[in-house]
Amino acid sequence: MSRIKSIAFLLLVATLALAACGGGAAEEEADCAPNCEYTDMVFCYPQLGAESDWRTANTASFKENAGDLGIRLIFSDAQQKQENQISAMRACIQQEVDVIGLPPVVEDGWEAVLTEAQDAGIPVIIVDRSVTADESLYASHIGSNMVLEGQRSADEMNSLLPDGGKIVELSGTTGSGAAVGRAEGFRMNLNDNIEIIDSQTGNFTTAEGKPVMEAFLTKYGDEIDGAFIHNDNMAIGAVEAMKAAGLQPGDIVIVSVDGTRGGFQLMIDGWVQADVECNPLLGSQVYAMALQLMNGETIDREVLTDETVYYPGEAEELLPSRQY
Ligand code: GYE
Repeated sequence: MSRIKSIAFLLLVATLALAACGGGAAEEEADCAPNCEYTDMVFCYPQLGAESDWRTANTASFKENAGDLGIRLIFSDAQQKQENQISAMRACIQQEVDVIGLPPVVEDGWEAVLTEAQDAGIPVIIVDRSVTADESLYASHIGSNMVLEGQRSADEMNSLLPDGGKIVELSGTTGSGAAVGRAEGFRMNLNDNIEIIDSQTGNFTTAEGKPVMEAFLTKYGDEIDGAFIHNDNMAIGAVEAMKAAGLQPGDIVIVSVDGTRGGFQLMIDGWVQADVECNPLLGSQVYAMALQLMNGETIDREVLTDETVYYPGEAEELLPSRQY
C-alpha cells in the first residue's frame, strides 16, 4: 500500500515538474504547424545598434530577406544598450510574435527575459554574439566562432612579427561575446615573443577607435610594432590617428576583423595586413530556422558560420564584389 502511494506520489511530482518546465518544442509550434510558410511568420529582431558597417549589413540582411520572403519583421535599434534590447523583447513577447532573433550586445544578464519568452512559448534564436545564459533558455545560436576569429588573428600577427614585438589591442564592446571570444582566441595562439602592452575598448566604432589609438601613440610612441583591432570600423579610426601622428602604412602592422569594404580599402592602402572575415549576412539562415521552429521541426543547437582570412594581395580584385 505504502509502495503504491509512493509511486503515485512520484508520478504526481513528475507530472507537476513537466508542467512547470513547459516550453517544450511541441508547445512552441505555431497554429499553422506543420505547414507554416514564411508569409505566416511574425519575426522580432531587437537589433543591438548601428555601431559598425558590419551591423548595417546585418540589419540590411534581415530587412531585405524579410521583404523577399513575405515575413512580417518587427525591428528595433537598441543603440548598444542592453536595457533597450530587453524592453524591445518584452514588447515582442506582448505582441505574441512567432520567433525572436536576439543579437545580444553583451553576454550576461539575459536569463530573466529569455525565461519570459520561454514561458510565453516563443522560441528565441541567439544571433551573432553569444550569451552566457543556460542553453535550455533558447532554441539555438547562429553566428560566428569568435574564439576561432581571435586564433586566426593571432596566427596572422605571429607571421607578421616572426621575431616578436610589442602590440596593442583595440577591443570591441566590453562584455560582448565578440570581444570576449576574440580576446580569448587571440591569447590562445599568440607567440610568446609577442607582448600585448595595452588593451582598451573602442566599442566597435570608428569614433571611439580613433582616440584610443591616439592615446596609445602618445603613451608608447614608436614602441608599438603591431595592433590587433577587433573590427574594421575601429581600424579606420585607428588609421586616422596614425596618419595624424605622421606614421606610414606598415610602421605598425594591423590585423583587423570583419572583412568590410572599409577594411578592404585599408588593405589596398597598405595599412591593414590581414582582415579576418566575420560574415553579417545571416538573415535567410535565421529565417529558415525560425520556420522550422514554427513547424515543430528539430533544429541544430548551434550553427557556426564558415569564414576565411583576406589579404592585401587579393583586396583590389575582391573589393567590387564585396556585399558589405
Ligand atoms: O565584428 C563588429 C560589430 O558582433 C560580430 O559587432 C559582431 C561584431 C562585428 O559591431 O563590427
